[in-house]
Amino acid sequence: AFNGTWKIDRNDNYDKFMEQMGINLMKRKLAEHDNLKLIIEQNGDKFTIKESSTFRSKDIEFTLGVQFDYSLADGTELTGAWVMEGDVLKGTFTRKDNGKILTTTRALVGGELVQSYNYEGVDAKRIFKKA
Ligand code: MYR
Repeated sequence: AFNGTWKIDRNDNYDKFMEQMGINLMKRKLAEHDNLKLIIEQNGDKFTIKESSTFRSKDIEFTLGVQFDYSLADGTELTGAWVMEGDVLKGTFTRKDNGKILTTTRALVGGELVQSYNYEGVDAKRIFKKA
């Protein structure tokens, strides 16, 4: 159900979230308009995601319930895993630099892909439309 090409349409509170993550104003301004595109392919428990944005292109592979490493465009390293709960993907990731937890979900809502983020009390959403 998550399969397909998803293009960022809008953000909700993403600037505040990035600020909480410690990202400076200039990078936040660029990240707010990063043209993020995700090509998601699920085969059973395995996901392949091709991520592309104005910052970079990156291929990610993970298996549900299995820990993997992921780095943000600014080099911040995370480790964690996605699990499926009902129709919702739930991710729990730990920052390697400070041990703090970032949680995220992906859900299909009215034909859109809604990704939510939480870090240290601040919530944000990024909403994607199918290309
Ligand atoms: C993936 O499934 O796309 C790879 C793993 C994603 C891990 C969580 C990503 C959090 C991204 C937060 C953006 C933060 C910008 C400050």
